[in-house]
Parts: sequence; structure tokens; C-alpha cells
Amino acid sequence: MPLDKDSSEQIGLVVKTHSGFFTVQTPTQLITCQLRGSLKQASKKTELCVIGDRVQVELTEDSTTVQRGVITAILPRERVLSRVEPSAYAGKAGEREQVMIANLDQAVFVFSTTTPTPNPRTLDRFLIAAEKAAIPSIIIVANKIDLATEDVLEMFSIYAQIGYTVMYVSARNQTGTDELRHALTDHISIFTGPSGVGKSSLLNVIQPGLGQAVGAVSQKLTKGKHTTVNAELIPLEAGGYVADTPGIRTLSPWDVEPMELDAYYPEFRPYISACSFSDCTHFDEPGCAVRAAVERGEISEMRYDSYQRVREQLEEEYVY
Ligand SMILES: Nc1nc2c(ncn2[C@@H]2O[C@H](COP(=O)(O)OP(=O)(O)OP(=O)(O)O)[C@@H](O)[C@H]2O)c(=O)[nH]1
Ligand SMILES: [Mg+2]
Ligand SMILES: [Zn+2]
Repeated sequence: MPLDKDSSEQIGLVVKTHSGFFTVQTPTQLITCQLRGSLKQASKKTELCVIGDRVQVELTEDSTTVQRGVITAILPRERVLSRVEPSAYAGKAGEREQVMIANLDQAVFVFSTTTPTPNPRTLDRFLIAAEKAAIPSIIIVANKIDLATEDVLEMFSIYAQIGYTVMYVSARNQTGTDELRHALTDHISIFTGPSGVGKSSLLNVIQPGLGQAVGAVSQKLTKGKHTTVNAELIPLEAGGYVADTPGIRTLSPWDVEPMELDAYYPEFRPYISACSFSDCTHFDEPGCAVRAAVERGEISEMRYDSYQRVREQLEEEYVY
């Protein structure tokens, strides 16, 4: 009996990408796929297909070991988390969007209390990208709590005061890891943050037996060597998926205009409409309610300072 062509078409989830190949999870199997040529030509974007994409797959050859297929269509995305592709063009005309993951509903930004020392301005850039993308759930993870000092805890507490969920955990001591596992269950989350903060270590605790490679921080910092090389969506035993990703040094949020930046600092929002000028930059205009809130201690100086720096950078790069 001839094979019905339609029976070889399946819908699946892209769980891994590696130099032109895509691993697709269908309800019944894992398929190693390439993109149909016409799809590649249709778009000049760098990443046409990323982890989290739901795709239509046509099975090709059937061997006993590997099931292969061709991705014939990428279904519309609900949302994406993007950044400016780190390249020679970043900050210039010709810069490109790098989609880190599609269809996520939770972003988990993992930082460590020390080694490497957390940089709040780096964290703010992650948060801006997540606010811009309207990710329904954002979690800040402060890992290596076993090594924490008072001042670094104070820095993380500023984010809790703003209203972000901050989870204090230790992969080494397994502190807070049950809560983190619970928070991941039934979501599609990205685990991202700088290299060496312990993303893979945490996932190994959350799901024993996972065997994600873990590397020493000294190697990463001196040799710029990331232990995790490819982003990968990991199915959780309790339900849902989490993406382990290679550490990133900095994240420039994609497609944020200077004028809209204040909206991505949630604690500014209640004050913005009270500024005397509707297009207030909150730098030095008279009657600025945001600056007044900073002076009264209702907005943290650290966050206001970060806002100013990011805004200055956006103004430099923005073409009016
Ligand atoms: N003290 C302490 N060390 C930790 C903890 N979690 C991870 N580490 C160590 O931090 C180092 C980096 O851990 P990884 O899990 O490889 O970090 P990563 O964020 O996945 O790094 P990349 O894959 O390079 O992005 C390893 O030496 C871990 O043993 C923790 O809770 N406490
Ligand atoms: Mg890793
Ligand atoms: Zn203002």
C-alpha cells in the first residue's frame, strides 16, 4: 500500500539547534531535521528557526536508529525573547535580531552572589528585554547563596521590592532548589544569565540524571570558555520545558526605542504620568515625578542610574 503523504507530516517542538540541524520533539518521537531550502530563501533573518518553535515536519528516511525529517513550516510564534545579535554591527545600521527562544512563558535570569560578581546593570538589560517581550512570568535567581555577603543580598532585595520574584538558591547545598523546580513545572522557561553562575549546575539538581556539563569559573573567565555551547530545551519530569543556554556576557535588548524605555522599569510606571512634560526623559526636566521619587527614596538610585545609562546608549544608537 502506498504511503499516504499526509501521514508523514507531523507537528513538533524544536528542542535543540546545532549548526543547521534541528532536533524536533513530536508527540511520539525525536526527529533530526533540516530546514526545507525554500524556507531558508524566504527569510534573510539569521535565525529562522529557534528552540521553542512549533514546526511542521515531513519525515524523510526511516532508519532504525535516527528518524530524519525536513521542516516544512514554522508555525506563528506567540512571543520571543530577543537581543541584538552580538556582532560587528551591534549598535550600528545593519545590526540584527537574535531570537533566543520562541513561545516561552517564563524567563529565569540566573545570577550568582559571587564568582562571577553580579552586575545589576547586566541584570537590568535582561529585565528590559523580558518587559519588552511581555513575558508573563519573570524570575530572578540568586545562586551560590552559600557564598553570599550582606551587600550582595541587599542588591538583590532591591528587585524584590520592585515586585520581581527573587529566589535565593544554592546548587551546591540544594537550598531553594525544590521551590525553583516547582516554579519551572508546566512552564516553557529560559534559563539565562552570565557564564559561570551555575545554570547547568542548578538544572542538574532540579532534575537528577540530566548530566548537563558543568565547568570551573576560572576557565570560563580567563579563556572565555562557556561550558554550555548550544541552547537546548529540556523536558522536565514534572511537566514543562526549561532551556539551558550558554552564558552571555551582555544583552542589548532588541528594538527598544529611547522613548519607551521608562515603561520597562515597572517601578517608574506609577510616576510617569505625573511628570510635567508628557515626553519627559526623567533626566533634568522641571517637575519630573520620577526624579522626585528617587529623591524621596521610593525609586532606588541604582535603578535610576541604570535607566540613565541605558537611555543614553539607546539615544546614541537611535536613528530619528
Ligand atoms: N559555591 C557554589 N558553587 C556553585 C554553585 N552552583 C554552581 N557552582 C559552581 O560554579 C561553576 C559554574 O557552574 P556551571 O553550572 O557550569 O555554570 P553555567 O552558568 O552553566 O555556565 P555556562 O554554561 O558557561 O554558561 C562550577 O564550578 C560549579 O560547581 C553554588 O550554588 N555554590
Ligand atoms: Mg552551563
Ligand atoms: Zn520625568
